[in-house]
Amino acid sequence: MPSSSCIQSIETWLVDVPTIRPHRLSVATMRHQTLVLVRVQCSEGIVGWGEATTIGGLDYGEESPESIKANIDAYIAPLLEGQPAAAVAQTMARVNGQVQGNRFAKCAIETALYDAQAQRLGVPLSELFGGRLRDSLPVAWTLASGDTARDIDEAERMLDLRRHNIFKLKIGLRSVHDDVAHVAAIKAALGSRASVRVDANQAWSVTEALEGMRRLADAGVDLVEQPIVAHDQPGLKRLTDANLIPVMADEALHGPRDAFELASAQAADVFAIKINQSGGLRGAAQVAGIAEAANIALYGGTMLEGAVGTMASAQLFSTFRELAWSTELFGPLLLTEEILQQPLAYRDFALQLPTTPGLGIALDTDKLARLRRA
Ligand code: MUC
Ligand code: MG
Repeated sequence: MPSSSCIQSIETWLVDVPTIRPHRLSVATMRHQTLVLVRVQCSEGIVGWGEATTIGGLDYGEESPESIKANIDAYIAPLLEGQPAAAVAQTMARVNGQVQGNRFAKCAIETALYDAQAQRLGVPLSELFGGRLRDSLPVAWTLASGDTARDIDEAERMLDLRRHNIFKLKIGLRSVHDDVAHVAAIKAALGSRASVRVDANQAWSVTEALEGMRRLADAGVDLVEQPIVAHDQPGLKRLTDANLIPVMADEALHGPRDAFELASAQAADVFAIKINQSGGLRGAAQVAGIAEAANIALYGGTMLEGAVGTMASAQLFSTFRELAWSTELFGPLLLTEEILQQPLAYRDFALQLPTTPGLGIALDTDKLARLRRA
């Protein structure tokens, strides 16, 4: 029987949580993360949660936590209130028809609607996207303290804990020579016990990237992520064609249209799929479909979301036919505060997926009430 539930109210919360250590990217040094949480209350009592989290205010993307909240409150929430709660695609079509851009805000809203709908149907969220093909997802850890010895210690600890054996190193703040020396020292210390990859977050020129990639390949690095500026697709293709190390598109990939262009141009070997960058779960699923059709490998990316965005991503990524480069869904582990009643389960180098309906998580709302911005 079709549900007669309607969307009653939408709340957006900004939640500031310190990181466990400074997290240094070429575009920002993070000392805290601001989670933008969306709570959708439906008339039959079901509550859906979504998240729209970015990195370093406006340093990384063109939406800030504050703009996401303001645009949901002023423009998106009024389009949702009173709509049939189960009609997720219709509601999102309404939003997309009247709101330009705002991919992150749309992702949070869509996630909350799908979480509520999956709870209504009594199935995990992954079942709304074709069903899961795996019950756990390998998770990389990002080494970004900026200090070589500290990064090696951190990696050794993660290996001992059996939490991560894939490490992504943030580079691009130093010269190519110094960055390569830093990465090579870490790879030499870890050897075949770990996969080492780098993310320059657009910091290099094409010439620097060609030089850096040649040296990184010699050091045993497996993958280079977004070495050059996002809009330079011919440049990315040059790097891919150079065939030195597999090249992954990250900031160049803002959803299905970019995926189609990158795939048509054969400008990347791997796509970092992110639900926020793709404008939501359906957009991210479309990116995966384009990648699959073009024989481009997949990596489950993160915008360093907290537990809600991380689990939404995990539910979707579990449905991808292949995930050759694993995932980096470690966002909650970078934060000092637990916002779930039961933390996400990370063990045996992987994030374990819950089997309970919806996202399969329960938020600690007392904790959130204390942490949320007034
Ligand atoms: C990025 O560019 O990939 C993902 C992991 C991390 O440390 O930063 C993010 C963003
Ligand atoms: Mg990246």
